[in-house]
Amino acid sequence: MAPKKAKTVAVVGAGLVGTLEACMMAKRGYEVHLYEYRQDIRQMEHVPGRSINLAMSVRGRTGLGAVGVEEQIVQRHGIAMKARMIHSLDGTTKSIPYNREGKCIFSVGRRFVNEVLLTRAEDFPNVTIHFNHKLEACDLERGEMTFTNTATGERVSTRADLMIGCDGAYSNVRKQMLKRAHFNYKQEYIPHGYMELCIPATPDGEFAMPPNYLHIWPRGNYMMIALPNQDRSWTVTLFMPFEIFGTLTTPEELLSFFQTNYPDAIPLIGREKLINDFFSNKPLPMISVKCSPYHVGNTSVIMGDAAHAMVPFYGQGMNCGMEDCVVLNEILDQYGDDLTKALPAYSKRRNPDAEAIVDLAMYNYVEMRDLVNSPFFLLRKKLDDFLSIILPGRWQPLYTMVTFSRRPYSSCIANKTWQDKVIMRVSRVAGVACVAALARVALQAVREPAAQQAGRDALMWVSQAASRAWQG
Ligand code: FAD
Ligand code: EGU
Repeated sequence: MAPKKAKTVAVVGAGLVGTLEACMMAKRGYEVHLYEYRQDIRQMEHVPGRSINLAMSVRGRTGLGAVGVEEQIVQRHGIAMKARMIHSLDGTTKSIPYNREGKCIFSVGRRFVNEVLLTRAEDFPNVTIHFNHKLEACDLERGEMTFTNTATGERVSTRADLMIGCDGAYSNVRKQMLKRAHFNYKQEYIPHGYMELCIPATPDGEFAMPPNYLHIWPRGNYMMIALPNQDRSWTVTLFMPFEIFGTLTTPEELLSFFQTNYPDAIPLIGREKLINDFFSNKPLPMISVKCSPYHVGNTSVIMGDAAHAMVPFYGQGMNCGMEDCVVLNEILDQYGDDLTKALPAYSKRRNPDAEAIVDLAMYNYVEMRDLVNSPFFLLRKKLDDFLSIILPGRWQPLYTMVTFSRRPYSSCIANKTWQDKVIMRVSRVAGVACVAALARVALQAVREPAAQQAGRDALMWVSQAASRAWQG
């Protein structure tokens, strides 16, 4: 018996993932209704909310390509970032390329991507977009939903064969899942907040810093990062603990903080503008969410941030959410749109990978906070870079697998674990060889009476170093 094909799909949330998912399901022939809390952003002068631009890499591009808007968004609008540019405290900069084969990531405007996807969705005769519709409640098993029309205040009830929750990190659809047995959920707020500032274009309309880079000001517990915009301005995101944000209450305190930590950024942003923007903004929180499963029966599923919100320290939130759409599409192909089989298969396949990138992003947050100054960590990084040069293709740094391949995230971690083991083993062998060589030198010194003390010191030093290397 051929599986019954669902006819109607309700996508809740017309953000970056919901709009793409609506296009994907329309392409499969479903009757799609897309519901969005906000009004149509294409008609708004100013769109409030977070992160003006984002780093787009291959996973996101694959999703865009599947609905035919990759070239419009990435090639025509995106700004290539070929390398990071690191700003030191003394104002010097150094650039570290992303890839020796010239692969790069792209800075894209959130609003632009969202608008292109909305317009693409509208191109399908089988998509209807309902703006000003806020999901208030839903029955996950029946596919019934109640919305408030925020323009008229009226309540709207509706149902669909399949309900797809793409309603972001504070998802209401997920909230309904939380009430059910066997639904696992874990969330974590980090102590850091973020605030977006702006480096305007120069008076003659140029970029104030070299474009085609992701600029980073790493400062241990604080960090600033800047991505280029189409209009030649930069969006600068300042990351630091809420506690520190709280201590900057006057223009003097703010300027002295910047003078101490980001002196080269003051003239770029401009004193007045820095003070103005900082005090008219509030630092925003960052949340990390893991849950499972992503589906209920054959009627509901959550995707994007609703299923796996992550801290932004890998530039993968949107990329992962768009890859969700690609993965569900593959699974629907595989099961001939039989949702009873496809939805559980999607949860099972996607959960380990989504949790892997949620972990990686959190690990990166901890790493940049605590490890950037650790000599052992830096040595490990150097060795990693060296191996990727002498073993091209066969030894890829973790960020390369995550950013420039579609290797499942969990497999990126597994590969990294294997690499760590190899590095540990190699360094032990190297350690033992060093001990042997130095011991020989020391013994020779012992035979010469004049060098006896130096020989004993050397032996002592070598044995201590060896035991440290062995332990970890
Ligand atoms: P959202 O974009 O949040 O969309 C959810 C939509 O649902 C919204 O339109 C909302 O209005 C709507 N909605 C919510 N509730 C309801 C309701 N009850 N009823 C109806 N509609 C509702 N990712 C990257 O890949 N690269 C980056 O460089 C990057 N940088 C980031 C920097 C920062 C500071 C932050 C915070 C995030 C960053 N991300 C990045 C992550 C990225 O922003 C998210 O992963 C992405 O926006 C998720 O898309 P989404 O569609 O799942 O959710
Ligand atoms: C954070 C906030 C640099 C946009 C991780 C790199 C990010 C982005 C990095 C934000 C970093 C950190 C990587 C990319 C990217 C780096 C990456 C982080 C985009 C390991 C708008 N991160 N981000 N790693 O390699 O793989 O350049 O807000 F500072 S893109 Cl924290 Cl590749």
